[in-house]
Amino acid sequence: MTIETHKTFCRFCHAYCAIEVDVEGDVPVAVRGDTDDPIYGGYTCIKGRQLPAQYATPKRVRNTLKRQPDGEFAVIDIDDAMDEIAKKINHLIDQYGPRSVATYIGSYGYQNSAALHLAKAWHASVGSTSYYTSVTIDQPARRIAASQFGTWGGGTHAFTDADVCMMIGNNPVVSQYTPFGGPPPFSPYARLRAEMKKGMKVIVIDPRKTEVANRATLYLQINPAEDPTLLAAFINFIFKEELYDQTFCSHYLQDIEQLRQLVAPFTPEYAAARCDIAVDDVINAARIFATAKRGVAVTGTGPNMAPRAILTEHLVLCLNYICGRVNKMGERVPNPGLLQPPRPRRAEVKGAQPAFHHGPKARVRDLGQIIGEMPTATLNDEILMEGEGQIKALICLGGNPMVAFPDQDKTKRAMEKLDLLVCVDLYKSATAKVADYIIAPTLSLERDDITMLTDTWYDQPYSHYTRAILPKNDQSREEWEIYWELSNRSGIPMDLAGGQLSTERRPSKYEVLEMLTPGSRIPLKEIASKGKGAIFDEVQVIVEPGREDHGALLQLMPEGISEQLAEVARETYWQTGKIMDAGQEYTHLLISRRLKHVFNSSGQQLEPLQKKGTTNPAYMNPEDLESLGLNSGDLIEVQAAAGSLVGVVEGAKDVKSGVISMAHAWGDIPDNFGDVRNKGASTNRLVDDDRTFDKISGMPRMSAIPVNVRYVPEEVA
Ligand SMILES: Nc1nc2c(c(=O)[nH]1)N[C@H]1C(S)=C(S)[C@@H](COP(=O)(O)OP(=O)(O)OC[C@H]3O[C@@H](n4cnc5c(=O)[nH]c(N)nc54)[C@H](O)[C@@H]3O)O[C@H]1N2
Ligand SMILES: Nc1nc2c(c(=O)[nH]1)N[C@H]1C(S)=C(S)[C@@H](COP(=O)(O)OP(=O)(O)OC[C@H]3O[C@@H](n4cnc5c(=O)[nH]c(N)nc54)[C@H](O)[C@@H]3O)O[C@H]1N2
Ligand code: SF4
Ligand SMILES: [Mo]
Repeated sequence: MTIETHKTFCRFCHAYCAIEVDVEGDVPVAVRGDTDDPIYGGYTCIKGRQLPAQYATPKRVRNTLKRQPDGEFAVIDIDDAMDEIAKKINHLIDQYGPRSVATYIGSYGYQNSAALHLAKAWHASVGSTSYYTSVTIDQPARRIAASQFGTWGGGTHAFTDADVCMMIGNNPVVSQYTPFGGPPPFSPYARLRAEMKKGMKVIVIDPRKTEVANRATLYLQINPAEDPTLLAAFINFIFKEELYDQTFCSHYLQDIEQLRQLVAPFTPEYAAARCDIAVDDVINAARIFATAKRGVAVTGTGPNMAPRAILTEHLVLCLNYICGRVNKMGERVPNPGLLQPPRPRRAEVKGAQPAFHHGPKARVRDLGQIIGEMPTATLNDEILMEGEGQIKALICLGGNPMVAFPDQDKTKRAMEKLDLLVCVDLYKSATAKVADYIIAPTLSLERDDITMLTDTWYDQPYSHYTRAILPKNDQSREEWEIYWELSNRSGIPMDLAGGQLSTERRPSKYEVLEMLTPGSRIPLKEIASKGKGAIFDEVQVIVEPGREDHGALLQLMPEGISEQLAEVARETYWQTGKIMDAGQEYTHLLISRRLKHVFNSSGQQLEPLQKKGTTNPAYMNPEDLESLGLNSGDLIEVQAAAGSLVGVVEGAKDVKSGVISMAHAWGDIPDNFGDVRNKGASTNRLVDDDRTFDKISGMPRMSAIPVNVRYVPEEVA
């Protein structure tokens, strides 16, 4: 059989690398980076190259499965399944109100360019506010902090052309994830090398000497969760040495004096002692950052999973803005985004509009909607708690709550309590195993998509529309299509930016994407006509002068910030060396991380990737192993106030002493642990959601978790 080569982009993760796929008949046989692509230049990673294995694996769900009375799954035709699901959902809405039907969109909802929009549109169409995504257990703090700070109309500095990049608890070389000014999400090594060759200085702040830390100009091996201390010290030093952008500050920043006073106790010496790093490193980092002409400080999941994420994000904004890290009048905005209508970029402040404390309330912990969504850390309780507003049905789209949500035992109780759980999942995941229906998703190579999610992440005006390169399995559905199926069966239309979607005629993906991008800077048709990724050089956006009557200021002291920083200053545990939680003393802090060969729980199923490891090791410093009498490969119990797990310990010199570095989204449903060496263990067994949560985002402490460790003989585990 002949082999045909197609251009497309990889959707195993959100980096969307441009690839070429060799297809034999209808079967993908090889994936290569597309060396023609103007920005990706041929880059791929080990996960993307396994798309043929993902396509071929017998573990893949190829038909809709329905749970039978005996608990086993049986194949059901997709149309019959959707009839049953729609009937049940309509019935629940009639009986208990629209809020009883919820959606949770996990990471693979983001890999389909129409899923989020249609899910949201469907929820709006039926009046259900029970819309949840993984964003609210990821880095909601960044958007919450920005919403109460205000934004700069001209945008902030990009990685390209920056003279300094400070990375605080992110590891883009592994995660390919820095949409907010770090290295663009592709060939991160190459991009880092290229910029460093041009003179960029890179500062990395992380308790683990990560892949990116190994490349850094300056690396600070900070104690977990001490980011607010260190950032406050940077800001204090920059004020003291007058290294800030005084012109910008005097025109656009409010409350600079209050901030100056508040950070005054955070001297370099104090921060160094607390973070367990050298005083000179604190000073040098602050000086390098502030004296560079252009630059960015960016964060990742590390500090966002740790306590006080909003404070950390706020201090990062303060750091960037007091140093004037913005595109000023007359400067070019490197990429204004191509899929939205053009709008002027002005040298003025868009005032703060806190994205919380309005809209619907959760029924627990006095939490409410954030960034237009309900907080995912409350979803379990909304299912478990009886009464008006209780969630009875959940559509789980490309997510795996059983291993990703805080508090695994509670998640299991919640998933099992539902009257209806529909999982749209490629595999019988830990969550799908307890579902009533598992729907086979149309695979990435079988569908049209555009680089919607990353549209504004690129540092150039780039876009890529791909056609489906493989025929679709007629028993599968795209993630967005599930909502169209519901709309079709209820007759309630969905409103999209470009108009109302017909409930009668199934739209093509292209039509849906056109209705999501009306009036876009570059028409969808033009992007699609390229047949590959392209840079649209004609997009030249220059920052215009600010308007005379537009006097909004950036807010350095929004509500709650000064109290939180004062609370940090009062803490003394770092002096005593005692890690306390719920009245108990602990020896280590367990932090989160990502592994190169999997994407959260995805990829753990594929043999070629299993060769890189079938468990999520508990990485610890070899000195810690020695003092605990442990050897690499031993089983250990990791015990926290909220629960415990059994994991496989692994010595790793890059992990700071006193710290355990362990990836999330491994393991199985709690009843079915066993065999941790081949399944891993969920770190969310160590997390509870009602003690350590953030008062705005609801996110509990999911990193920097106090734990004890003990050896477990093989026969006990
Ligand atoms: N303790 C702790 N917990 C965490 C984190 C942490 O760092 N520490 N990180 C948090 C973060 S950042 C996130 S984003 C969440 C992740 O939370 P989730 O997104 O809920 O978890 P994933 O494991 O990514 O789930 C993805 C699911 O999609 C399925 N899938 C794969 N391909 C496809 C496809 O093409 N279509 C469909 N429909 N499904 C597909 C996979 O089989 C898998 O079941 O976890 C959070 N939880
Ligand atoms: N290969 C791969 N890529 C992925 C994923 C994956 O599972 N595998 N997951 C995807 C997802 S869902 C997301 S959200 C992104 C996340 O992307 P990143 O945020 O870049 O994720 P990590 O690689 O875990 O980097 C977080 C870093 O924070 C450090 N850290 C932990 N606690 C602290 C702390 O208290 N302070 C500081 N300063 N650092 C701390 C950890 O040691 C780790 O190096 O990655 C995505 N990309
Ligand atoms: S980084 Fe890897 S998994 Fe992500 S899009 Fe690129 S090739 Fe695919
Ligand atoms: Mo994430």
